[in-house]
Amino acid sequence: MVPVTKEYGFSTQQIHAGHLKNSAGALTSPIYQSSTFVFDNAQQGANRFAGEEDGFIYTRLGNPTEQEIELKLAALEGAEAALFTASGMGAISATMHTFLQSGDHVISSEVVYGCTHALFDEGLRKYGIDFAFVDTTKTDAIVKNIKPNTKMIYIETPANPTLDISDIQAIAAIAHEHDLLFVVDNTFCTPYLQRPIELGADLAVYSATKYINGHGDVVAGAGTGKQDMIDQIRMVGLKDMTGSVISPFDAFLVNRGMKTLSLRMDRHVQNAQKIVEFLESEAKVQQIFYPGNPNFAGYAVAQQQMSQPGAMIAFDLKGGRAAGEKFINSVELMSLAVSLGDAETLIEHPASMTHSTYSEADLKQAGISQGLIRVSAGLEDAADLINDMAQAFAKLDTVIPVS
Ligand code: 3LM
Repeated sequence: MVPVTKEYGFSTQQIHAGHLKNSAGALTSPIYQSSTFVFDNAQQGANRFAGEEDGFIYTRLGNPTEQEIELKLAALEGAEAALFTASGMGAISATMHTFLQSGDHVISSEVVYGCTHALFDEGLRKYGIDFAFVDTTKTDAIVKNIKPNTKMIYIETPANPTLDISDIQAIAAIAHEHDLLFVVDNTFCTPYLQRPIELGADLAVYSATKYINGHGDVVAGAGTGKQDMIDQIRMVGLKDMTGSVISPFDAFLVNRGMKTLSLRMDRHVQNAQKIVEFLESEAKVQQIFYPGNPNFAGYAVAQQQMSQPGAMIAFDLKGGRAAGEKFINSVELMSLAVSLGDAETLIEHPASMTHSTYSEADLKQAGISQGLIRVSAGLEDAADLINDMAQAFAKLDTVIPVS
């Protein structure tokens, strides 16, 4: 393996960290498209199963193509270890299944990705795990909800889709004072913009489908943290409980994607900032949700814990849902699609799409309005994106405002 140390910068590490030498000397690592690995003899097989000897056994337990991206992500995060899964939901499920049991209580951000909310509120409740969904941007709301059986604090920051910012360092202090596991979904940032582990979280989880892979051609997930916790997730939540293993081919694509993470993120953020500037000048916009806006509620904390404000934007139009629908039907260059972090700019309607798992009451509590539109700024020329939005705004003139 190329010796990559902390002295190398992020962009050097995203290319070189984790690279494993191969017998042919190929610069680009081969795809180990193999489900199983051959032992030299019975003793070696037994030793590997007993954890007394390093080496691969079976791809659900680990694979060299997967190992390479795990070493890379751990290096980028400044974490001891990482693991990849078949999806972001796979990483979150494997984490919850590993550390929680019936009778436990979890405090979660009230604004989280829709399927995360469904996993917690419907899926895990079936197994006797209780959840309090609270506004984690307010640390006193967290403290108030701690019970004797609370085991974990789970947050998304920035949260999907309202971009709510929760203070990672402050929550880490609360979690550790009360001996609670602290998990942060860092999907919207990646380690290039925010490092939850360095800020005190125990685990960071990711939908690697998004910026980490970055090309819209893979569904994958990841987790980072201390070696013993990642080992537990691998051997319990991943191997035995969810089986949510990433395929070697997808791991290869993620490796290719990660080599340009910093370049892509810089451009995503630049484009987002230009889009936000444009939205600010547009009279039909009611409210903009963007962590880089000085008048955004989470601005100060975002400045403190994120190196850049990210490339996810949400906004409400003055005409509410009717205007929003007309707007997303009118864009021509932007793609009307869920997901985020792709080269293409994506636009969607959270209440009816990514967060349709929320009940009306939960949407209200979380502040996800019917008129909210979410944009994932892509890598196109900003001027083209702005022109596209301008022509879509022009078409709104024909909308009759809802009373
Ligand atoms: C979306 N989000 O469009 P996968 N954590 C966060 C996420 O945003 C997501 C996951 C976890 C979207 C997916 S909606 C049907 C498409 C913050 C996914 C889950 O399992 O890799 O999709 O990650 O907001």
